[in-house]
Amino acid sequence: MPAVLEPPHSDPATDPFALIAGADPARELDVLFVNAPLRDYSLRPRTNDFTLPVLGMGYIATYAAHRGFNVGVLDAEAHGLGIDHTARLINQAKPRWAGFNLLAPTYEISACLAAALGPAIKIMLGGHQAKAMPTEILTDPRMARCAALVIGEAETRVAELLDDHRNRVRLPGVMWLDPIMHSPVTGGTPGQTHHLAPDVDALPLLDRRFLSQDPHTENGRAEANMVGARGCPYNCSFCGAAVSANPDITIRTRNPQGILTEMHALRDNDGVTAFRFVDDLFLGHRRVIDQMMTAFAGARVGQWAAWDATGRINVLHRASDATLDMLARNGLREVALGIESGSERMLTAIDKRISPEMARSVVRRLTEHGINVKGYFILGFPTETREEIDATVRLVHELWEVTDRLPGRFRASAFEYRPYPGTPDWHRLLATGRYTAAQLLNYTAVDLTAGGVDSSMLQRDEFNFSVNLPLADAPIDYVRAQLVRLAHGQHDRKAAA
Ligand code: B12
Ligand code: SF4
Repeated sequence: MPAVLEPPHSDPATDPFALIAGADPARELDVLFVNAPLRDYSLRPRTNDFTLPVLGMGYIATYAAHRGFNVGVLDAEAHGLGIDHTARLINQAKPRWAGFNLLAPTYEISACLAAALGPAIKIMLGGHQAKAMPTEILTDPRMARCAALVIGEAETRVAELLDDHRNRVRLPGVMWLDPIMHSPVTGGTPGQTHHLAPDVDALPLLDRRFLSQDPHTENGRAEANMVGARGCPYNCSFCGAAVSANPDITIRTRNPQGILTEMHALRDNDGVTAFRFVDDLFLGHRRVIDQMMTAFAGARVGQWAAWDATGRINVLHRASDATLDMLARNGLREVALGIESGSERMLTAIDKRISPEMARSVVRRLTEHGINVKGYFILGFPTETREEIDATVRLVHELWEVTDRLPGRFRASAFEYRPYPGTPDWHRLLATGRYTAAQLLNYTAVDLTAGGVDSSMLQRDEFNFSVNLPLADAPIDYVRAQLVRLAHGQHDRKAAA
């Protein structure tokens, strides 16, 4: 069972700092980073009790705290807060700045929060949606008090802004609305480009006091989430991390010794023995796998730790049995793979650079080596037919059955397709002339829990949202019926295990 959030040290009804992680309530708060909830939980409570931590905000907070600023993080998603409650907490905490991590589906809620803040609070914005639609955001009247919109990785630029917001003039990739012309302006003077790609080995180790649920306990074991690399070289058409949507990013992998230092510190200070690398491609590059595994073997990680990571099917397809043995020996517990579809046509259309056959082979070989696999699937891609969705459902069943007899387990996690600004799909969908940006951004929560009754859908309820457009050829009800079928199948298998 996932851990329930730690009980707050003081009463959340009277003390805004009870739910704010990492801040010193005795000092003026320089910045409060706010992760907006995915929906207004005062209307329908959150049913999941665990969410992955906001590592990006944690990194910025850690860096700013090292520079002497008083920083807090309010993870309204993890705490399942409503919009009014979140706004009240921010106003009560009276930070100099409030910082929002804008993701496309949480933009509307972040904008409502920004509009509800007291006039003395300056607003800074970052995250994928800020990068994809900066002009629209800066001209949104609810964001009128935004003093800085930061494109990309923000550790060093946020600290400069906290020092003095006028520093924005010399910082690259920082935007604001010119008060006279009412048009967006971008800062940046020569010699400042280092801010765009901070040296990931020089950053201070992530300070987990800024994360409300990390480390957390799962099945009696302390676990922590980590970032091993930044950036992704692939261009999957649906993905916000796709290379074409992130021209500012330089792909960087952390030095294995730095990763080991962080793992050892978490073990020694918090008793952590399980790790999850959330970054796009920890096992996505042959050279990175070799370097990491040589370092892990030298530090005998396999003897005390288990770890999960994301991987890429085309890369693991080329990995030898010796490499898979080495990964298993070094403690690899589960690989998360974007399999996405069982249809060749869809895989080509989304530029996934894999085939169903490669997915079958990689899942079989990993599970033969005792490594579990979590497969991510998407149903309802633009133009996807019923038959293509059926091929995905069949592939999931096949993988369940094939791996039943093998030492590793396979589990499937399926989502309804939704478009994200900046991605290759976004541009294609707009180019059809059939949809407006406003329609493609109209994410609405979809209750697939049958009014809270269906326990197999409760754990991922917050991820069920849709733009409710007929993007696929298959009807949307068919897409959702298959999603529920797969979730039930996975839930029943877990219950039977
Ligand atoms: C781990 C992860 C999660 C975790 C943690 C989310 C979180 N809020 O951090 C979980 C599982 C909870 C999650 C949930 C969701 N995620 Co998610 N997630 C990721 C993933 C795989 C890695 C993010 C990460 O930790 N990166 C490492 C850190 C170091 O980078 P970072 O987070 O980008 O942070 C840096 C900058 O963005 C910036 N920054 C971040 N916050 C702020 C705030 C301010 C004020 C400033 C100035 C700068 C700034 O500085 C940071 C440090 O350099 C990314 C893929 C990706 N590569 O980004 C998707 C991704 C960000 N997620 C995405 C989405 C859509 C979501 C969801 C809305 C649901 C979904 N999956 O469809 C929910 C949102 C819930 C919520 N409000 O938290 C999309 C965003 C697309 C878009 N255009 O909006 C991505 C790109 C994946 C995708 N589906 O395409 N996610
Ligand atoms: S789905 Fe994975 S491999 Fe594809 S672009 Fe996104 S992060 Fe990269």
